[in-house]
Amino acid sequence: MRQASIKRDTLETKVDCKLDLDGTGKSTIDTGVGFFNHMLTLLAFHSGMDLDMHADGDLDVCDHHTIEDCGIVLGQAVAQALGNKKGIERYGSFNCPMDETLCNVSLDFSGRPYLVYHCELKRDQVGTMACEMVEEFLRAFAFNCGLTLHVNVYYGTNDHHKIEAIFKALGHALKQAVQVTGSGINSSKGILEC
Ligand SMILES: [Mn+2]
Repeated sequence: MRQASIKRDTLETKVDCKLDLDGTGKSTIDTGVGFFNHMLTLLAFHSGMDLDMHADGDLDVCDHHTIEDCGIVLGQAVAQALGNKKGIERYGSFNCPMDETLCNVSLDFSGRPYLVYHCELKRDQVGTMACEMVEEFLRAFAFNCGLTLHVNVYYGTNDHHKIEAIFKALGHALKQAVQVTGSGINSSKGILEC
C-alpha cells in the first residue's frame, strides 16, 4: 500500500496529512487559506492521489508558515509513500493550458532536490494567499521528497490562471512519475538517492 500519514507540530503550525498515491483524486483540504485549499484540491484531483490535509497555522502572522509547512509535510508524505521507489516511472512532464496561460511542469524523482521556477506574477496575492508563496510551497515540497522540479509558465496574463495551471500540471506530472511501470529501480546508478 503506497500510503503515508504525517503529523508535524511546531510553535507556528500544526499540520496533519494523509496520502494514498493509488487513490482516485479525492481530497479533504482545510488549511485556512482558501485559494491554497483550491490549489491542493486540484493537485489531488489531477494527480489521482487521495489527500487529506489539515493545517492550523499562525495565519494572524501571515500565510507563510502554514503554506511552507504544508509543502514540507506533503513532500515527506510522498517520500514515505514512495519508499525505495522500486518500479516507478521516475520522470513526469506535462503542459497545461488554462485559457490564455500555458505552463509546463517537468520533474524527476532523482533523490536530488532542486527547484527551477519561472513564473511572472503581477498581483501580491490571490485571495488570502501571497503569490510569493507559490514558489516557497514548491521548494518545500521538492526538497522534502528528493524531487528535481522545473516549473515554467511560458505566457499568460491572469495570475489565478497561471498558479492554477502550475498545480494542475504538477498533478499530471506527478501521476506519470509515481506510476509503477517496472520492477526495478529506474536508474543506471541503481539507486534514486543523492
Ligand atoms: Mn480556479
